[in-house]
Amino acid sequence: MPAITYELVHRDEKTGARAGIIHTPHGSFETPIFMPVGTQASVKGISPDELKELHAGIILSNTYHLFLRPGMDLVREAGGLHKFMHWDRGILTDSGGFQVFSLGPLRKITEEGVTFRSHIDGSKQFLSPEVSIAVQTALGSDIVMAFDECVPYPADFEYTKNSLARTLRWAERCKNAMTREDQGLFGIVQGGMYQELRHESVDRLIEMDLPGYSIGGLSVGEPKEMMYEVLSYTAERLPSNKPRYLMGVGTPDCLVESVERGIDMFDCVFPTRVARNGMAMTWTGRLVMKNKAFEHDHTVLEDGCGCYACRNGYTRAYIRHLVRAGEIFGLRLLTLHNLWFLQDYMRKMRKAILEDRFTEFKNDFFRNYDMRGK
Ligand code: PRF
Ligand code: ZN
Repeated sequence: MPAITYELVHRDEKTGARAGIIHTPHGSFETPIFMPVGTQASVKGISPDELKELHAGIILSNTYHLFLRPGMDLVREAGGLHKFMHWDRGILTDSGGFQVFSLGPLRKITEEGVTFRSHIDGSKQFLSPEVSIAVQTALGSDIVMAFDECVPYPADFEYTKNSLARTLRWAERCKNAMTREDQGLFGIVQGGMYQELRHESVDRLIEMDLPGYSIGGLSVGEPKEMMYEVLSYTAERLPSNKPRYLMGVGTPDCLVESVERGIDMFDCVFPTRVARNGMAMTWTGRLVMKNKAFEHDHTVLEDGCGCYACRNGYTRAYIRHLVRAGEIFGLRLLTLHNLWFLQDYMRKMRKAILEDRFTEFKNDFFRNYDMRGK
């Protein structure tokens, strides 16, 4: 049995939306799913027990950050990332490619790999498909991501074509470097905004027969309509018996549009980052907690919400006060609320898929949701 398997439970009648279950060596979880981000082996401000209260089945961590600090030897010595951070459910690790490429002029790409300067101490470092897999092997994540280049937007056809060819060679090298039975390697579809290259990327990755496929190189500054178009023709070409993961996407509107196009897995810093910027996510849109409108608002963030903050009656007025006073507890309450909101949102989407009413769900969502925030 492969380490990671996908069970298709139901496909919505009228759209590409699917409900499934993904099995990992650290338990199973239902899809579509949103994975909270724990870049440096911690979901900022939240304990593993609190993540379990949110019913999180898998979190995302990062090769680039853990490679630089504390280093793979230390995590291996601790018994792997699960033990190190005290989390016994699923872990997916991104390969480091994306983070290295975000460093801009600090890096140099060759066929062998990427040389870059650490954002921590400026030291010279090197990541390649083999190094990335060696680090992810030491971390012991359940889902390992291939080392790729996320092509910036915009990028011309020639550049994108050459980059994709190299990313595909890197994917082969990643596959050859895998040694553990209890980990599954996901390929990453690239190819910029070019249909021909996206198709080429999907076809070559399918030939590699990996346990899952992700779509990278989207949400990199292109217009949303363009992202949805690329997503449509990419996702529909992927095999229906494997999980599909859209990397780095996680605003409520993008989530529902992407699930409609057949995506199962997501990650994004959005809910945790906006929480730390004093914002609450709700079914009617974002609330900016510093706003004067909430000064005397003694209601909870969202009526009927089951999160720790709302369940226990913490009010908007109180959270506004905490945020204005710079109290960490305020940001923690908002993080717990936002992560709960997204888990709840994905659960409701799944229920709608199972009941063949995904389109109604989506229309209801957009009718109630104010895209501008308050
Ligand atoms: N590649 C990898 N990680 C990613 C991306 C990618 O293209 C993106 C793009 N949205 C986010 N995270 N390896
Ligand atoms: Zn809440």
